[in-house]
Amino acid sequence: MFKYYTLFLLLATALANPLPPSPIASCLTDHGLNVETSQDAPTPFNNRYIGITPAAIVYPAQTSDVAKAVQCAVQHDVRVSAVSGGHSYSASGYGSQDGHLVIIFRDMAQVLNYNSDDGVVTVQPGARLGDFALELYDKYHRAMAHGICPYVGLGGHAGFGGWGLSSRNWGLLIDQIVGADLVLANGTSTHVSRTQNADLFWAIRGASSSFGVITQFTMQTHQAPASVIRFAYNFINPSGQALDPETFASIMHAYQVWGLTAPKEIGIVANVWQEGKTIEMTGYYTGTQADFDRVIAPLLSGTGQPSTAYVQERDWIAALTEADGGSSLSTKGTVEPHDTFYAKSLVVPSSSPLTVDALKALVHRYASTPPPNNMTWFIQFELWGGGNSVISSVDAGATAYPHRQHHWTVQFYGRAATASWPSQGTAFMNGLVNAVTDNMQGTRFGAYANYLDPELLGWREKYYAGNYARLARIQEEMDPRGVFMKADNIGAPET
Ligand SMILES: *[C@@H]1O[C@H](CO)[C@@H](O)[C@H](O)[C@H]1NC(C)=O
Ligand SMILES: CC(=O)N[C@H]1CO[C@H](CO)[C@@H](O)[C@@H]1O
Repeated sequence: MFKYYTLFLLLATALANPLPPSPIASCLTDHGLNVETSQDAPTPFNNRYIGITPAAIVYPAQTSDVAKAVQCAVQHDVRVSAVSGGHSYSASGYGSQDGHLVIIFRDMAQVLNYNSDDGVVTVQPGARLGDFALELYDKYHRAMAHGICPYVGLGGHAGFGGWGLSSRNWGLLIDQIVGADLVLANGTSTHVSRTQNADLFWAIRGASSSFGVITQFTMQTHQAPASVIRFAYNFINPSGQALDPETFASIMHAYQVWGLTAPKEIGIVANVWQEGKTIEMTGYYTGTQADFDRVIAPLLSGTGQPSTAYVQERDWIAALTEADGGSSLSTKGTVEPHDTFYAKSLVVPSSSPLTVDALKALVHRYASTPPPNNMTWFIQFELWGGGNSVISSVDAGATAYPHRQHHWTVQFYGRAATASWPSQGTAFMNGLVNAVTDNMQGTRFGAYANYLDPELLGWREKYYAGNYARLARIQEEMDPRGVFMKADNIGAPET
C-alpha cells in the first residue's frame, strides 16, 4: 500500500504542474524559441527535486537562441540555469529551486566537427557521455576521459571536473577542454581559450555554471586503445555478514598504499556494496595482459586473494559498457532514468591518506547504525592520484578545480527504494562521513562539486579551496546582477 501511495503522489506532482503561462514565456515565444508547453515537462533526475517548477523551459537549437533566452530572462528579472543531461545531484540545472528559466540542451547534443589533424572535437553540451563515446569511437576511433554513466550530459560533467576511469591516464574532462563558446549574463556570446578571455577560460574549468551558459566545447581527443584489460575482483565475507572492521581496513589500506605508485594506465575504484558484505575493485588497464599482471600483483598480495576474479581483454566500447554494468552506452530512444538519492564526497589529500582507525570506524558506524527503512547505500573509493596520474600533474591553481594533490575521491551514495527520501536518510549518510572525519580531525578534506551536496557545510573551501577568492572576483565582475545565481554558485551564501 505504502508503495502505491507514494507512486500516486509522485505522478500527481509531475502532472499537476504544467508550466504556467508567464511574461517570460511570451518573450521567448516572440523571439521564435521552442518553449515547453506540454503537461509532462521533464523533471530532475533526482526525485527529491521533482516538485521544482521552472518559470519556463526552453529548447535552443543554436547559440543565438541561448543568447535570446538570456536576454528575455534579464528583461523579466528571472534567473537562468541550464540542463545538459539533467543528472545533477541537487537539480542545479533547474536552479535547485522554483522560478528559473531552464535552458535544456535536448536539441544541442551533436558532435559538430572533428579535426583529424589535431584530434580536436567540437561538441554541444547536451551530448550524453555514452552517445559521445560511441560516436567518437565509431566514426574516428578516438576516445576521451570522462564519467562512466551514459546518461550524464557533457556540459554539467565538464563544468566541475569530470572524472572517469581514464582520468589518471588523460586527465579530468576539464583538462581536455581547449576552448568553449558561452553566453554571458548580458546575453552576448563569447569564446574562451588559453589565449582568449583567459580568466573566464580558467573559471569555467571547475565552476562553469556561475559564469555563463556554455553552448559549445572544443576538446582534445585521444587515440582509442585497440583493447584494454578489464578487471573486477570481489572480496566477500563468506559468512554473509559485513566484512569485519579489521579485514575491511586491511584490504582498503592495501589498496590505498598500492595506489600511491600505481601507473597512470590503470583506472580503478573500490566499491563497498551490500551493507559492507562486499568490496569490489574494478576498472580497466590500458596495456598488455603481461603488464597488467605485473601492475596488479602487488595489490593482490597486499589485499590477499579475492573471493572472485574477472580479468578479460576487451575492446574499448565493450570495456566502457561493462564498466557501467553492461547495458548499452546509447541513450537514443530510451526512457530517461531517475533516482531518489543523497550523496556526499570526501576528497582525500595524498599527504594525509585515510588511517586504519578511520577505515575501521566507518565499518563500526554502518555495522552499529543501520540505515532507515527503504534505503540502501554504497561507497565508492575512486583512485584519482598516485603514481604518475595526469590529474595530479596539473597545478592546483591552473584550473578552477583545485584538488590535484589528492589520492582518492570517496563518494557516499544513499538511495531510497521509494519515491520519497526517508527523513533519517540524510543523517545516516552524514554519520558515515563523520565516522571517517572525526578520526582525522587535522585533515582538510575537500569535496567534489559534481557530487553536489546541498547540505555541505563550508562548501566554498571544500569545493574550491584556494581558488574560491579568484572565482568570486570574476563572478562579481561578469554577473553583478546574479542572472546565473543559485545555491552552490560562486557568490552564493554558504549553507
Ligand atoms: C557583455 O559583457 C562582456 C564581458 O563583460 C563585455 O565584453 C561586452 O562588451 C558586453 N556586451 C554588451 C553588449 O554589453
Ligand atoms: C517500497 C518498500 O520497500 N517499502 C517498504 C518500506 O519499509 C517498510 C518497513 O520496513 C516495508 O514494510 C515496506 O515494504
